[in-house]
Amino acid sequence: MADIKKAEFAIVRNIPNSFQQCITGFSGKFPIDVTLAQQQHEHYCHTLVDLGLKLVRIEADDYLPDCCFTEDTAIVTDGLGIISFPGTESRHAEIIEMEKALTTYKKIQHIAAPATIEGGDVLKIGKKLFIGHSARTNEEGIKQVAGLVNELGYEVIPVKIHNTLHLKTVCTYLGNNCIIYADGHFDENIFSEYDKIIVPVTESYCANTLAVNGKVLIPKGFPLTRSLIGNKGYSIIELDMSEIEKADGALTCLSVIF
Ligand code: CIR
Repeated sequence: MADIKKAEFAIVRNIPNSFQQCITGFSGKFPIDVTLAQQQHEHYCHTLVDLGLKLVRIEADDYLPDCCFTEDTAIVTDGLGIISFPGTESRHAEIIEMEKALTTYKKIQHIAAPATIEGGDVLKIGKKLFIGHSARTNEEGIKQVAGLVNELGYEVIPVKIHNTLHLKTVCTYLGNNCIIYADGHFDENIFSEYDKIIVPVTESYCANTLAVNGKVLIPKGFPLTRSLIGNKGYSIIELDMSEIEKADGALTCLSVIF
């Protein structure tokens, strides 16, 4: 696939032993098997390595049950590493280690209160940043990011979302001008210029895919969506995400890729 993301690094953070205390609200699936979650995370990391990525690994912190969801703590564009300001207090301290990890590679900028923003709301497609206006990301957060990236030639498009955690929980980019999404969470006219795959209602978790270095990673167990993606010519890798899903997390949430 021509424009599928070519990336060199992935910042990941191990799953803490306190993972059962993570924030949940959407999945409705319990309890989490922490050992299995850690195995699934390891498999995810190995898959990224197999795809040619160098892992930047941050150790888990048991005081931060959601710390494995590194995506939420930074937004990376070109040479810039924007340290986010999570919309929930229990996740604020996660940004400390992310800044330490990212500072080797990027010029660091910060988002400041009263802004809140989580990377899971930021969908980058070429020079556009679609940013979910969600329970975690407020208007001020979107404005501050726009202030930092506009001068790099990026256009920021706010997307009001509902009944979901983040924009990318329900919408991701596959490459080749094609997005995949679950219906009913935002005004889809915003994405009128793209080809679309709409995931079947029973498989909405599979709207979160990770397209990187020639492959599309999808969660295991969503055969209808797998066919829809495969029929468009994408090369797919399935990963078991059962325990990550219980924590309202998905494939993109587990890394910051650049
Ligand atoms: C949370 O509610 O913050 C975590 N349990 C899940 C975060 C998932 N992150 C993401 O979608 N980018």
